[in-house]
Order: sequence, then C-alpha cells, then structure tokens
Amino acid sequence: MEYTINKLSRMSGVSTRTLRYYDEIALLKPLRVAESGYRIYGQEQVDTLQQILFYKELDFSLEDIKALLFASDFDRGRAFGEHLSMLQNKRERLDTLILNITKSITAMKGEITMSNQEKFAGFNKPLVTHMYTADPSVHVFEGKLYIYPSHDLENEGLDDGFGDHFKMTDYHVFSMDDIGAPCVDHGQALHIRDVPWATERMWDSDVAFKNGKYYYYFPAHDKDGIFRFGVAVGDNPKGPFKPEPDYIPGSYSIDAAVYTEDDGTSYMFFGGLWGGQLEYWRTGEYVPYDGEKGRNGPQGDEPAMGPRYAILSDDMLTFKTEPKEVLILDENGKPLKASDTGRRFFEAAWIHKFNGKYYLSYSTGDTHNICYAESGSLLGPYTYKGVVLEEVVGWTNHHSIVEFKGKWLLFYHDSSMSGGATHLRNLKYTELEIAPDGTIKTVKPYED
Ligand code: FUB
Repeated sequence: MEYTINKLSRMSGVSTRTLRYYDEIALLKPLRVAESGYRIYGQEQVDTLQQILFYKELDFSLEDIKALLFASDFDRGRAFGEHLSMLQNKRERLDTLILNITKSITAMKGEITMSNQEKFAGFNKPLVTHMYTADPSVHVFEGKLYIYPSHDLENEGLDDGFGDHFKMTDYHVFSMDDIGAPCVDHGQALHIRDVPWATERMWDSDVAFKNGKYYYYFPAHDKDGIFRFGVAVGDNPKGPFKPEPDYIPGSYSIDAAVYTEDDGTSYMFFGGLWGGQLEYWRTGEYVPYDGEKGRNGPQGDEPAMGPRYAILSDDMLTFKTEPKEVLILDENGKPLKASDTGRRFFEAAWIHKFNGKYYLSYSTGDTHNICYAESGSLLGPYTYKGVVLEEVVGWTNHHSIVEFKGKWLLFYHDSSMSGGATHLRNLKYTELEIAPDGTIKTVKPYED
C-alpha cells in the first residue's frame, strides 16, 4: 500500500507541512518522490509515523525521537510495550489530577475537608518520563547536576531475588541546569555491545572526574555470570564513554559509588547482597552458591557484611588496593548483626561529607529503607544513625545525596510510573533537611 503525502496527511492528521519538515530533518523520509514531485510513503513509513506520534504524545522532542528510532538496537515491539505502560501511567496521573480538582472544588464549597497531602496528589511527577530510569548517581560537574542512572527495560526475567529481571544493556546521561529545571537526556552514553567482556545486567554506575577526563564505572555480568566492574572514559560529563577492553582486575559485586577526597585520591565503594553476589566473596575468593538467596552470607548474630572499598589507581583505570570491608557499628560500638535486617547494609552505598564528617548511606534491601551511618574517617568504622528515606513503591530503594547551590538534594527512584513493577523504575528527587550536627530528617516519600 502506498500513500501520497496528501493521503497520509488525511489519514494520520499530520499536516503536509509537518510531513515535509520531517523529511527535511531526516526523521521520516518518503519511500520515493514521484515524477510529479509528490512524496510517496510506503508501509514502513506509515509504521514509523505511528511510532513518531506515540513518542510525541509522550512529550519526546523530535531530536530525541530521531535518536531513538535510528539507534541500532531499536526494537519496535519493545517500544510499543514502553509506550503502553507510559500511556497507562499518564492516564493514571490524569485520573489522580481530575480527582484532586474535583475534591478541591467540593472542599472550596465547604462540603468536605482536604488535607495538604491530598492537595498535591498527582503532582509528585517522575523526573524522567520517556524511559524507565533507576539507581541515580548524581554529581555537580561544570556547574550543573549530572545524573547517571540505570536504564530499566521491559523483559521476561524472573523476579526471584537474584535480579534476573534487571536485564539492562545501556546507560543514558541526564543533566539539570538548576533545581526545578528540565532534566535533559543527553542520549546513550555507553552500550553493552561495546564492552567486550560484559554479557548483561548493567546496574548502578557512577562517574568520577580527574585530570580533565570523566571515568564511568559500571557493573555487569562477565562471560561466567560473575559481576565485575568496567570503566569507560570520556572527555565530558555527557559522554560518550569509551570502555576499556577488560574489567577492572580484582573487582566484584555491584553498585559503584566513587568518592574523591580533597587530596585527589578517589575511592570506589561498592557491594550488594543476593543478586549483587557480595556473599559469594565472603572469603575473599569467589564461592558461588546455588541455594536460597543470601544463605551463604552471615546469619543470625554473625556480623553483617559491610560494603567494600578500593582505592583507585592514579590513572583511574584499576584498583590500587585490594577491596576491604567498611564496618558499620551499632550505638554500642558492636558491628550490626546479619539478623538486624532493618539496619544492616544490603546495597547502594553512597558517601557524602557534611561539616567535616563522613556519611555512608545505603539501602537495607529486603526491609526497603535508605539508612545512614556517620564517621570521622572516610573508611570508617561508621556508626548507624537513622533512616534517610522510607520505603518507596517497588521493591528496591536506591539514592544519592548531593549538595548543589547551597541545598542538599536526595535523588531516588520508585516504581510509580510502571504501577509498581520492581524492574521498571523512575527517578525522583527532593530537598533534604540536614541539621548542623549532620542529622538527616527522614524523607517520607508520599507525605508532606
Ligand atoms: O538496578 C539494579 C539493582 O537494583 C541495583 O544495582 C540495586 O541497587 C537495586 O536498585
């Protein structure tokens, strides 16, 4: 079936002027141009136009649509799946806003009372809505906020506690010029096909700056299904990043967080239980385990496993030291126990410094909080202090804390956009209240 530009315009509701513009910017080229000079479109162009309209409906810019449609891994079926869940989410948000307005009108007439929380229902919008994003690592580079998240994808993997449903294959970089400014997608910065050693699961990454270069640290399964960290190098914070051919020797587990001291030394903190495989390295050697998740880790009164750290080499491409454990102590100076699942480390380590002290924050995984601990020394031991962020929609909780323009910000994710699917998450952020002594006011994500 072929259509002239006029016919396609009538069928799709897109003006001929717009179709000509799409041709000019090479977003939608016609199949051919007839002798009469009319543009003629075939089935492929019709299907592409439908995709363009879905993306436009979801507020994607033409530039972003073009980048997506022409990406070598573009998959029409997957794109339809993503459109569907994003549209369903949009509908749910509109329903919530309509309900909010209806209630506000009734409340204005004095017929009902409305709480302040209810007045904001539907406004707690994700930071990025055109794709699923999670595990934000955020830094201030070149005077802007740069966000390095995981890119969640629809897939058939099992939600089995081993992370088989987190089959991510690439990273996008985002930035915000200011608090409240739009979150700009700078496109794909790194793809797994360019990483010779990696096979799947590009999970939580982080980026560090040194000597004029940006270093992107990311975990992925190697060919034996073992989590390792790779590093990719870029000339600017947006990427693209060129991966090193092999993983960092001696690296293991997940969730990179790089902290650079005032003397220029960079430390990578990492580790995660269950699917993150940290228990497999309990002895210092890789000892895989087929049984129930977490069973080869410490149990009961045994000290819980802490995150690991390694000092990065001066060229930032390898570990200068072997990974060591960071201790987290309770209020009596005793290591947190494995059974203390409400407070012990699970994954998502992050470091920030406030008024001369260091703060290690992390997820408690199966009890779903982001907690924090304090120390006078970067490498610990840290003493448990409290909860930064309570449970969010979805199983995982993951965050970063950054100071920007005199404010402290908490970036995190939840699964609200996908209606609660653990592996389809979206970024959010909020201001963090920190008292002069470093105490963090707990964020209750769905309340005032
Ligand atoms: O994104 C995959 C995993 O989910 C991360 O590595 C964990 O921290 C959890 O957020």
